[in-house]
Amino acid sequence: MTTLSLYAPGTRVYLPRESEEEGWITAEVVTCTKVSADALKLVLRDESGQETTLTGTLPPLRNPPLLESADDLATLSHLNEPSVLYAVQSRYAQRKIYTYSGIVLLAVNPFEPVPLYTPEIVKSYIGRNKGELEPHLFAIAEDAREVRWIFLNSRLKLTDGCDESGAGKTESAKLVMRFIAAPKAPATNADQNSFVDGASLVEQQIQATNPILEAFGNAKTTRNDNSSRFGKFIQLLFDSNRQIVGARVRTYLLERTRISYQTTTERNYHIFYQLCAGLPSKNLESLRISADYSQFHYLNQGGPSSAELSDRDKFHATQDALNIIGIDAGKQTSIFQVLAALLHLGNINITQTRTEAIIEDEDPAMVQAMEFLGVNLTEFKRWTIKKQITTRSEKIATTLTAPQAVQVRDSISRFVYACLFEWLVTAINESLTGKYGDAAARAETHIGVLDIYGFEHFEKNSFEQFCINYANERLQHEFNTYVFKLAQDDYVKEKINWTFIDFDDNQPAIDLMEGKLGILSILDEESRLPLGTDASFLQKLNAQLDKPANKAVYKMPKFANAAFTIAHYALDVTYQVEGFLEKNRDTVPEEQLALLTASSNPFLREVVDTALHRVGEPVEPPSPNGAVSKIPDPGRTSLVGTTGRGTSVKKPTLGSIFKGSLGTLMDMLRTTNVHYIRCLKPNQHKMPWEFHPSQVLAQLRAAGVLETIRISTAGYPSRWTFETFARRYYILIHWREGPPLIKREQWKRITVLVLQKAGIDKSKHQFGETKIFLRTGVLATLEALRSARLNAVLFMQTNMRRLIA
Ligand code: AOV
Ligand code: MG
Repeated sequence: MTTLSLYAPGTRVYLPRESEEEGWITAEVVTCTKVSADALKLVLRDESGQETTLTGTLPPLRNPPLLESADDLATLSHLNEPSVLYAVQSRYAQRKIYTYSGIVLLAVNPFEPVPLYTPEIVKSYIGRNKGELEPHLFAIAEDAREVRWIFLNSRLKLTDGCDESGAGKTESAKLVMRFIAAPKAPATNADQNSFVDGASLVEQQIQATNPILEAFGNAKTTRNDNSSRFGKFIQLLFDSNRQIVGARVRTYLLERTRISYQTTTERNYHIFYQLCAGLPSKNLESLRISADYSQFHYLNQGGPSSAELSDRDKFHATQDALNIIGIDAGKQTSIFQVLAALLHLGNINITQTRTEAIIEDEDPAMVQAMEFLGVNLTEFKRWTIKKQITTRSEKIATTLTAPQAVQVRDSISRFVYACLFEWLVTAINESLTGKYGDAAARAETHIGVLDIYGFEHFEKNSFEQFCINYANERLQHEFNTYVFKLAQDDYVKEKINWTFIDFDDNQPAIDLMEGKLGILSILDEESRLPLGTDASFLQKLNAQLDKPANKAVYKMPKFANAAFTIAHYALDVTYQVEGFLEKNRDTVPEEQLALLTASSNPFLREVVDTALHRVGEPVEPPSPNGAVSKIPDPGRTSLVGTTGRGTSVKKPTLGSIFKGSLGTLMDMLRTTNVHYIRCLKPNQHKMPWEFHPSQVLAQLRAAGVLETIRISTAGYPSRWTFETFARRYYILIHWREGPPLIKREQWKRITVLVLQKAGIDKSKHQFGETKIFLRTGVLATLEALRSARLNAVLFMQTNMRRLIA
């Protein structure tokens, strides 16, 4: 078609409003004239009847009505931003929150319970191919299950977040887990953590991981009332009969500062409020806490609970879940005691004389905290207000200021809480894989679900946001590589005809963060220097990174002091350096650590030991019968940092631990085929069914949705070696003319015959050197033909048998 006829009168187009950020309005071409060899003059009439003249620029074309709200964006005949946005928006307006976008599922948060997860709906998706029914999480989950025998290496599902916090990743991950682990016992409501009768113990235990990890690892933030403050990777393990036999949980970098500090609009971890609201008064009394949590410094800095969060109900759900996992009432009491101890710890009154910190000997909060922690009060007090310095000849204790002593106190709370979280994860894994990883050893296949904190951008961004955004940057890169690079590299290798599609490579930002001379390594170097400060860290950053080569990714902000800016794939984020060093070092003074490990509270000792000994340990303790898991494991991930100041041992910093664990995770992702679910947040106010086009557009752009679609339509998403293909589909060829004249080894020849027989158009496939490349949809056709053929054969055999009988 010529451009002139593309814009014939009556053609529907999109016109940008003031700017593209504001979205588009629809318009129709009134007249179209050629003004020069390569320019058209268009007169357009928009929705409101207003006419606009465009000369030279061509507006994006609107799709025919039939396609406008297509359930797969890859089927749009005009692929442009307004069309994609319009499709997602109009589907959302019809309460359709899911849309396929090539290989990705887009999920727009409804912000209210939707009737999409009923047992009937679950049932309807079981055994169905993607594309047969409305787009749905369950279709993707089903695909991941079935895909094990369609795509040989496909076992992994990924719920990933380039999206913003509160987009729906965690809810989606839970629904996917439910569907895969217990299709007979589905959720009726996305927000429910209930257990349905009829689920097996393993299934129940898998569901029980969610309320526990959410109680201890989620908190209210400004963006999301139930924000995940850790990354989570769950592997659901299946035996050779495709029965679920267990699961394995790996967690990533729990945010720690939250224990001792929250802004006025956020909260501490849910479990503290649940405890205060849910524990019977008798038990509260014995823990010396009360339902009125405002008496605790660690809880009264933050905002109140929102109406949606019923802390008391959630507490009971947490308790039920702990029971299911096998953490009995006695252990639960011990957990609650440690939590109460932390609350008391936060209330220890630290004041200052002219120069040094002091704590009253009888400080009631300290007395209480030490009683619960089983730690010697005098020693604790000494090493909170003093620090030990080791010189060549002797050890000298010097005094600390009150703010420094508060630092020490808070570092202990954060450390103990992080240990408790680790201990819980270990306990969960013991019950889900068997003490010696027996279930893991029996497992033949797995489906992984990754739910990691979303990209974060607050008014003030610190080390936590840096780590979270770093993780998202790596995930985005994995996604890019998976969708774009690998696909295209293969085309080149296999020498098929192909025009390259550009994509936004975010490698420069990753290099900036984790490269040899990047931010993390500069941070580590500075963290190890006894005299290193946040300011000296920033100085080194600027000296090292503020260079023309980094211009696109690293900036020194004009209006912010003590900060640096990274141009992330999603957007620019400015990080305040204050606290970076302390958070990266994450130190508990050695003397305090010694007190904790020598605690007279056996549970606390167990908790601290478990967390400390996880460093560098094998993944599962060796099984007595020597069984080894076949399932790749991303390994120990969220290690707890330990020792104190000035020790000679090079203790890993939080940043380097995080970098290492992300690396292992990415290596693992690379060995599998991944399904992506992109969660989108339609508005910032968590309002049901409110759709802000500009915000969604920004997320679609950041996620590279348009490029993804372009590549899935232009490309060949399915690629099989001739052999695999021939082995699966040779039965489509009817060997009517007697035994085939081709040899078994002539896989390519068989592939040709299969495609001919199935009537697959030449435009739908290409032959590479060793592989056949198929466009979207071809596989579905072949599968349908194959099932029909198999049924026919079966039918024939049965009837033959009858005839003979
Ligand atoms: P996130 O995991 O993506 O944010 P969540 O999964 O916690 O976001 O979702 C935020 C809130 O959106 C939930 O608490 C629900 O109220 C609502 N929601 C999400 N998905 C659904 C759904 N399918 N149906 C009904 N409501 C839903 V973060 O962890 O903050 O990055 O860090
Ligand atoms: Mg989450």
